[in-house]
Amino acid sequence: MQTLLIVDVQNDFMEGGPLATKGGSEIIPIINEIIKEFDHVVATQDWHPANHGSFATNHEGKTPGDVIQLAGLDQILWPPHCVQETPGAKFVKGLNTHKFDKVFKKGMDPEIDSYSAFYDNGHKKSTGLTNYLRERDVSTVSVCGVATEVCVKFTVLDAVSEGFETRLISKACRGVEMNPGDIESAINAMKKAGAKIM
Ligand code: VGL
Ligand code: ZN
Repeated sequence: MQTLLIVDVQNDFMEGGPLATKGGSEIIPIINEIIKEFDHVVATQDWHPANHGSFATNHEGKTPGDVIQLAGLDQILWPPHCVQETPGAKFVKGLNTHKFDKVFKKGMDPEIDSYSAFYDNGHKKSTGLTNYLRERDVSTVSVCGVATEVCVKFTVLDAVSEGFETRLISKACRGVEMNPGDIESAINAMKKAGAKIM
C-alpha cells in the first residue's frame, strides 16, 4: 500500500506566520490534487506546549537562530510556533483534511524537540507511526509538506531508515531557507540517504 505523509501543513508555517516558509501556501492546491492518487493519507501536526524548550522566548537573552543544549542535543531556537489549541497550530484552511486517515501530533514534550514524524530528535521515543504503517502493510511512503529542510527532511531520513521505500514530492514542499542553500542541501541529503526525489 502507498501512503501520502503530509508534514506540518499548519498556519504558523505559512506566509506571515512566525516560522514562515517561502511560498508555503502554494502547496495547498498541489496537495489537494495529489491526495486523490493515494488510498491512504497520514498527516502530522507540530503541537507544542507554550513552555516548549525550542522557543527562544523561553530562554533569557536568546533569540531565534541561537543554538542551546536541550536533552543533551544541539537545539536551534525558533520563534514560538504551533502552540497547542492556538490558530497557528491549525491545519491551513483549504487543505483537504477530510482525506486524512490519521493525524500524528509531535513536539509535546517541552524537554525535547521532535522534527521527524517517526521519533523525537534524540530517537528515544517513537510516535507510533512505524507500527501504524507496518500494521497496514504500507511499503511506500510519499512525503510532502513543510519545512523541507527541517521536519520534512528528518521525516524522510527516518522513513528510509525504518525500511520504507521513500519518495519526496518536492513540488509539494516548501522550506524556511534561513540560510540560502538550506533547501538544496536538505534535498541532497535525502537523495543520498536513498529517498527518491519526485
Ligand atoms: C518545524 C522548526 C520547528 C517544521 C517545526 O515543521 O519544519 N521547523 N518546528
Ligand atoms: Zn516546532
